[in-house]
Amino acid sequence: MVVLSQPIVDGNLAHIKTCKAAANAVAIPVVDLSESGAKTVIADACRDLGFFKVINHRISMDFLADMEAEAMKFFKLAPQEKAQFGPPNPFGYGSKVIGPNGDVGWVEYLLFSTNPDLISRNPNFAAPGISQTLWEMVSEYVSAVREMACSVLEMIAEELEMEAREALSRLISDERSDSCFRVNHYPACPELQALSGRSLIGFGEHTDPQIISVLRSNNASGLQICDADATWLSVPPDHTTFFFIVGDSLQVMTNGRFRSVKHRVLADSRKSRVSMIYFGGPPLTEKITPLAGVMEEGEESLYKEFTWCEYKKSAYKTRLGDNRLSLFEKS
Ligand code: GA4
Repeated sequence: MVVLSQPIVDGNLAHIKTCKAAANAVAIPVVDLSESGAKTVIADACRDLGFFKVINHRISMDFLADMEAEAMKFFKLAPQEKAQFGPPNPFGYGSKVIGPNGDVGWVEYLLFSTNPDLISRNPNFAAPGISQTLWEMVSEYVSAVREMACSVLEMIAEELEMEAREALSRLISDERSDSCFRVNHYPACPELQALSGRSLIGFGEHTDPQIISVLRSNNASGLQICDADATWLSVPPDHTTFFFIVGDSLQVMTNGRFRSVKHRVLADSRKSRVSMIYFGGPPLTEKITPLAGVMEEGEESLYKEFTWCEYKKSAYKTRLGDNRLSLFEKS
């Protein structure tokens, strides 16, 4: 990825990185939640790519479309109105700036804590402006997606023969679970056509620090994942499905058997993209360490011991694209 030395087109796009546009489209492993073999497909996909998509999830398409429309009502507000809900600390409304350390992208977003009392934990959102309907939808969406993520984590625990089926799912169903939820809006960027063959970064490459992330988007392309050979692959959009992303914590809990997958989003010149991501994280005090049952006899952990709180603190000192886990690898 290269930073253009000259501002591109106008001040709006200055400072945002570009990258080569080309990436191979790839067939993403498909998990049919209604099939008995689902757990094997999930575990294989987590080892190979750290990424798969789920069909037959039983979440209503109408609800998803309504929620997307409600979120878009917010993003269509005037910039000064949206700014009342920012800057993100880390929760709240953000525009272009991602995290506290200088990362920027062609994106605006809402970041929520999903802890039971949504409003008190999101002080930026306490002012009127985010509709009651959106609040209720976020709450309903997060419950439904968390339930789906729990079933997937239970299938993983069974497939890896962990001693308890709930060994992973209990971490995100716990009421102290430190999970969050993000709605990203990548506006279409017509100026992009002047970039002749290069793409504008919407959300820069990174891995997710949590256990598992569940992403749903409209039918706009832009999401790319990086495979084990460091090749960027374009993920064909599918608004009817949910994409699952293995996070750093699950990589550690499986002692490196599952891959925390690097991913990024590129902006498009014509179509705007809306995505919603649930990041399933453990309680702050939870030790992130390889789980018994996963390890072979005599196998040692590849990582130093740390709690989720320590990992999160360290993550917030990094830049988006940094390898956050390398700080916790045993030398
Ligand atoms: C990446 C995954 C989630 O979007 C997120 C991001 C967080 C933020 O936007 O506040 C971080 C990023 C994410 C990892 C490194 C730090 C923290 C921005 C950043 C530069 C909400 C998360 O949990 O970690």
